[in-house]
Amino acid sequence: MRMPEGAGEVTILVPGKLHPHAVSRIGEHFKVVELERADPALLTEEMKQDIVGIASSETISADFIDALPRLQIIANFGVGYDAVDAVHAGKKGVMVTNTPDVLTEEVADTTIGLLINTVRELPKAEAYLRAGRWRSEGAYPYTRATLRARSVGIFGMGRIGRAIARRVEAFGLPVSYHNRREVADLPYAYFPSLLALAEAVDTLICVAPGGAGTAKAVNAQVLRALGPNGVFINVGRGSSVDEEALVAALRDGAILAAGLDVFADEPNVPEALLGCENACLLPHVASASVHTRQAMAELVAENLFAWFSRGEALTPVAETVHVRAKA
Ligand code: NAP
Ligand code: 8YV
Repeated sequence: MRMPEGAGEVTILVPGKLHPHAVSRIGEHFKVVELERADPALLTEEMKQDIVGIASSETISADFIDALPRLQIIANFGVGYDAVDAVHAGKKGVMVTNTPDVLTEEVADTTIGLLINTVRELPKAEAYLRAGRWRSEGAYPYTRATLRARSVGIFGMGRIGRAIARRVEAFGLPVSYHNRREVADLPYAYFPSLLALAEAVDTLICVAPGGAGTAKAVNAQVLRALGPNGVFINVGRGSSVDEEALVAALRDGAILAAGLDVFADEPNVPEALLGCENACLLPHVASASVHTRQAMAELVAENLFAWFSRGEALTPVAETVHVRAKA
């Protein structure tokens, strides 16, 4: 990378924890300032004057953006950027970038793993073996659920949704989906509402973004529509689900099982969900391999390099595509 004159003056704030590869790559070209969290009250006057970029996987609020008068870019670690007030950033002329594509196949792989674990109870079967119960009690009971004869609906047929759909097709299962807009080049059935999709399938995979547009979209009615053989998988965002309704549906048999990688208030998983035997729970690991997290970290740094060396963002989010670098 060729940096312009004075590029050494560029100060990038890293609030909270960030992947170490991102921090060290950014530090090769810019001054890195670390802060406990993205809280305006923690900013010194010097920080307010110096900071022109943020690299983060934290919540970045409108107040925090407003507290940094020279801020030009927020490079989010993760494709989902619901924790960043991107609308406000766009209004203030601040670019926001995310990390699409580099994690798509990994997240799709994990989703299929979570689906199979949920349906065929593999984590519970392994726990049974390790507890010596195979030897003492005999074979693990047959699973009530199977992937066979299932019909899969995808809520959020974007990059990751499509990668999941390709895998589901390879398992011989029909795929349909719901987005706000139908996707022109897809062979899958489109449903203009989430409820209509849930009524048509027995297995719902949520991989939609979080935020106001999807808040608690997967509610009691949607879950009930899946039916008593229903399986719900969430790798999108926990905010897209009414967790109380999900617990009720799991407890009273409105659906058969759920597999969740994401929760409304991470890392706090509700006790009621922990108590559901028919829920398979993962600690937000869908992209969490060394390989994929390294690629995400690299893309965070590359976005900052591209912005400060030639005024371009590699992967701008929709709300800030109009933002131009200041001359
Ligand atoms: P993407 O390509 O932007 O796809 C998102 C899809 O959701 C789009 O097809 C979009 O279609 C649809 N959508 C957006 N808002 C909607 C709404 N209100 N109602 C219905 N559909 C809506 O994003 P991606 O790369 O596939 O990533 C998707 C999400 O997965 C991320 O935002 C993130 O939350 C989650 N994720 C989770 C993990 C994890 O570790 N668990 C890892 C990566 C990503 P329309 O615009 O037509 O509605
Ligand atoms: C990240 C994710 O691990 O990309 C996303 O949207 O949810 C995960 O891949 C997470 O954002 C890290 O903060």
